[in-house]
Amino acid sequence: MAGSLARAEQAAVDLGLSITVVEMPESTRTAVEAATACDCEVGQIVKSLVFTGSETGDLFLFLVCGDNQVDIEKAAIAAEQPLERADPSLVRKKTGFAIGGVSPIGHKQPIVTFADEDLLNYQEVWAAAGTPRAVFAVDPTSLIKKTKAKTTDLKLS
Ligand code: 5CA
Repeated sequence: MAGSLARAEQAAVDLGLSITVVEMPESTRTAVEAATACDCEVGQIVKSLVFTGSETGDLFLFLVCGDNQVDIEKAAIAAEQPLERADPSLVRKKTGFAIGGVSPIGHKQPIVTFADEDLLNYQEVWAAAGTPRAVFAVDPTSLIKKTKAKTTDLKLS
Protein backbone atom coordinates (compact mmCIF):
# COMPACT_ATOMS: atom_id res chain seq x y z
CA MET A 1 0.00 0.00 0.00
CA ALA A 2 2.91 2.36 0.67
CA GLY A 3 3.72 2.15 -3.04
CA SER A 4 0.22 3.30 -3.87
CA LEU A 5 0.52 6.35 -1.66
CA ALA A 6 3.89 7.22 -3.17
CA ARG A 7 2.41 6.89 -6.66
CA ALA A 8 -0.38 9.34 -5.84
CA GLU A 9 2.08 11.79 -4.30
CA GLN A 10 4.44 11.54 -7.26
CA ALA A 11 1.56 12.11 -9.67
CA ALA A 12 0.71 15.33 -7.85
CA VAL A 13 4.31 16.49 -8.23
CA ASP A 14 4.34 15.53 -11.91
CA LEU A 15 1.07 17.37 -12.52
CA GLY A 16 2.13 20.43 -10.58
CA LEU A 17 -0.84 19.89 -8.29
CA SER A 18 -0.40 21.28 -4.82
CA ILE A 19 -1.65 18.71 -2.31
CA THR A 20 -1.17 17.85 1.32
CA VAL A 21 -1.35 14.11 2.00
CA VAL A 22 -2.53 13.15 5.47
CA GLU A 23 -2.37 9.60 6.80
CA MET A 24 -5.21 9.23 9.24
CA PRO A 25 -5.13 6.95 12.28
CA GLU A 26 -8.62 5.78 11.36
CA SER A 27 -10.19 4.42 8.15
CA THR A 28 -11.05 6.80 5.32
CA ARG A 29 -12.34 3.91 3.22
CA THR A 30 -15.78 5.43 2.65
CA ALA A 31 -16.88 9.01 2.08
CA VAL A 32 -18.59 9.14 5.48
CA GLU A 33 -15.54 7.75 7.26
CA ALA A 34 -13.27 10.14 5.37
CA ALA A 35 -15.47 13.13 6.26
CA THR A 36 -15.33 12.17 9.93
CA ALA A 37 -11.55 11.78 9.80
CA CYS A 38 -11.10 15.06 7.90
CA ASP A 39 -13.70 16.90 10.00
CA CYS A 40 -15.39 18.16 6.85
CA GLU A 41 -18.74 17.80 5.10
CA VAL A 42 -19.42 14.51 3.31
CA GLY A 43 -19.91 16.58 0.14
CA GLN A 44 -16.28 17.67 0.38
CA ILE A 45 -15.07 14.09 -0.02
CA VAL A 46 -14.23 13.17 -3.61
CA LYS A 47 -15.39 9.66 -4.50
CA SER A 48 -13.21 8.24 -7.31
CA LEU A 49 -15.47 5.74 -9.04
CA VAL A 50 -14.35 3.57 -11.95
CA PHE A 51 -16.79 2.50 -14.64
CA THR A 52 -16.27 0.52 -17.83
CA GLY A 53 -18.00 0.69 -21.17
CA SER A 54 -20.42 -2.26 -21.22
CA GLU A 55 -19.65 -2.94 -24.86
CA THR A 56 -16.16 -1.52 -25.26
CA GLY A 57 -14.42 -2.17 -21.95
CA ASP A 58 -13.21 1.44 -22.07
CA LEU A 59 -12.31 2.77 -18.64
CA PHE A 60 -13.75 5.94 -17.12
CA LEU A 61 -13.19 7.67 -13.82
CA PHE A 62 -15.92 9.74 -12.21
CA LEU A 63 -14.99 12.17 -9.44
CA VAL A 64 -18.13 12.61 -7.42
CA CYS A 65 -19.16 14.56 -4.31
CA GLY A 66 -19.32 12.27 -1.30
CA ASP A 67 -22.99 13.06 -0.71
CA ASN A 68 -24.06 12.47 -4.33
CA GLN A 69 -24.93 9.19 -6.01
CA VAL A 70 -23.93 8.80 -9.65
CA ASP A 71 -26.82 8.73 -12.10
CA ILE A 72 -25.54 6.03 -14.45
CA GLU A 73 -27.67 7.42 -17.28
CA LYS A 74 -26.02 10.83 -16.94
CA ALA A 75 -22.62 9.16 -16.67
CA ALA A 76 -23.33 7.20 -19.86
CA ILE A 77 -24.30 10.38 -21.69
CA ALA A 78 -21.01 11.98 -20.60
CA ALA A 79 -19.02 8.91 -21.71
CA GLU A 80 -21.09 8.57 -24.88
CA GLN A 81 -21.65 4.86 -24.24
CA PRO A 82 -23.43 2.49 -21.85
CA LEU A 83 -21.50 1.91 -18.64
CA GLU A 84 -21.27 -0.50 -15.78
CA ARG A 85 -19.46 -0.35 -12.46
CA ALA A 86 -15.96 -1.85 -12.71
CA ASP A 87 -15.42 -4.82 -10.45
CA PRO A 88 -12.82 -4.46 -7.68
CA SER A 89 -10.21 -6.69 -9.34
CA LEU A 90 -10.38 -4.68 -12.56
CA VAL A 91 -10.11 -1.43 -10.61
CA ARG A 92 -6.98 -2.69 -8.88
CA LYS A 93 -5.46 -3.99 -12.11
CA LYS A 94 -6.10 -0.87 -14.16
CA THR A 95 -5.53 1.86 -11.56
CA GLY A 96 -3.12 0.14 -9.18
CA PHE A 97 -5.38 1.21 -6.31
CA ALA A 98 -7.77 -0.93 -4.26
CA ILE A 99 -11.41 0.15 -3.76
CA GLY A 100 -11.53 2.50 -0.79
CA GLY A 101 -8.19 4.05 -1.69
CA VAL A 102 -8.63 4.88 -5.37
CA SER A 103 -7.00 8.25 -5.95
CA PRO A 104 -8.08 10.70 -8.66
CA ILE A 105 -4.43 10.80 -9.79
CA GLY A 106 -1.52 8.39 -10.24
CA HIS A 107 -3.23 5.55 -12.08
CA LYS A 108 -1.22 2.88 -13.84
CA GLN A 109 -2.69 4.05 -17.11
CA PRO A 110 -4.41 7.27 -18.20
CA ILE A 111 -8.16 7.27 -17.58
CA VAL A 112 -10.71 9.56 -19.19
CA THR A 113 -12.13 11.50 -16.26
CA PHE A 114 -15.37 13.33 -15.52
CA ALA A 115 -16.10 15.49 -12.49
CA ASP A 116 -19.31 16.18 -10.62
CA GLU A 117 -20.02 19.90 -10.97
CA ASP A 118 -21.07 20.01 -7.31
CA LEU A 119 -17.40 19.65 -6.31
CA LEU A 120 -17.07 23.30 -7.34
CA ASN A 121 -19.40 24.31 -4.49
CA TYR A 122 -16.43 23.93 -2.15
CA GLN A 123 -13.15 25.78 -1.81
CA GLU A 124 -11.42 22.63 -0.61
CA VAL A 125 -12.19 18.96 -1.13
CA TRP A 126 -10.51 15.79 0.11
CA ALA A 127 -9.67 12.78 -2.06
CA ALA A 128 -8.09 9.38 -1.49
CA ALA A 129 -4.30 9.25 -1.78
CA GLY A 130 -3.98 5.60 -2.76
CA THR A 131 -4.77 3.81 0.48
CA PRO A 132 -7.85 3.46 2.71
CA ARG A 133 -6.28 5.71 5.36
CA ALA A 134 -4.60 8.38 3.25
CA VAL A 135 -6.30 11.49 1.90
CA PHE A 136 -5.27 14.80 0.48
CA ALA A 137 -6.81 18.23 0.47
CA VAL A 138 -7.01 20.09 -2.80
CA ASP A 139 -8.79 22.97 -4.45
CA PRO A 140 -11.42 21.35 -6.72
CA THR A 141 -10.75 23.71 -9.61
CA SER A 142 -7.10 22.64 -9.67
CA LEU A 143 -7.99 18.96 -9.31
CA ILE A 144 -10.40 19.19 -12.24
CA LYS A 145 -7.90 21.09 -14.37
CA LYS A 146 -4.98 18.76 -13.67
CA THR A 147 -6.99 15.58 -14.23
CA LYS A 148 -8.36 17.13 -17.45
CA ALA A 149 -11.78 16.18 -16.14
CA LYS A 150 -14.88 17.30 -17.97
CA THR A 151 -17.22 18.83 -15.43
CA THR A 152 -20.86 17.89 -15.70
CA ASP A 153 -24.03 17.09 -13.80
CA LEU A 154 -23.69 13.48 -12.62
CA LYS A 155 -26.02 13.52 -9.65
CA LEU A 156 -28.86 11.08 -9.18
CA SER A 157 -31.82 13.21 -8.13
N1 5CA B 1 -11.27 6.74 0.51
C1 5CA B 1 -12.67 7.03 0.27
C2 5CA B 1 -12.96 8.49 0.32
S1 5CA B 1 -11.96 9.45 -0.70
C3 5CA B 1 -13.06 6.40 -1.04
O1 5CA B 1 -12.25 5.84 -1.72
N2 5CA B 1 -14.33 6.53 -1.34
S2 5CA B 1 -14.90 6.04 -2.73
O2 5CA B 1 -16.30 6.39 -2.69
O3 5CA B 1 -14.17 6.56 -3.82
O4 5CA B 1 -14.67 4.50 -2.76
C4 5CA B 1 -15.54 3.69 -2.16
C5 5CA B 1 -16.53 3.38 -3.24
O5 5CA B 1 -16.15 2.19 -3.84
C6 5CA B 1 -17.93 3.21 -2.76
O6 5CA B 1 -18.65 4.44 -2.86
C7 5CA B 1 -18.49 2.23 -3.70
O7 5CA B 1 -19.23 2.87 -4.70
C8 5CA B 1 -17.28 1.61 -4.35
N3 5CA B 1 -17.28 0.19 -4.07
C9 5CA B 1 -17.29 -0.39 -2.86
N4 5CA B 1 -17.33 -1.72 -3.00
C10 5CA B 1 -17.36 -1.97 -4.32
C11 5CA B 1 -17.40 -3.15 -5.10
N5 5CA B 1 -17.44 -4.35 -4.53
N6 5CA B 1 -17.36 -3.04 -6.42
C12 5CA B 1 -17.30 -1.85 -7.01
N7 5CA B 1 -17.27 -0.70 -6.31
C13 5CA B 1 -17.30 -0.76 -5.00
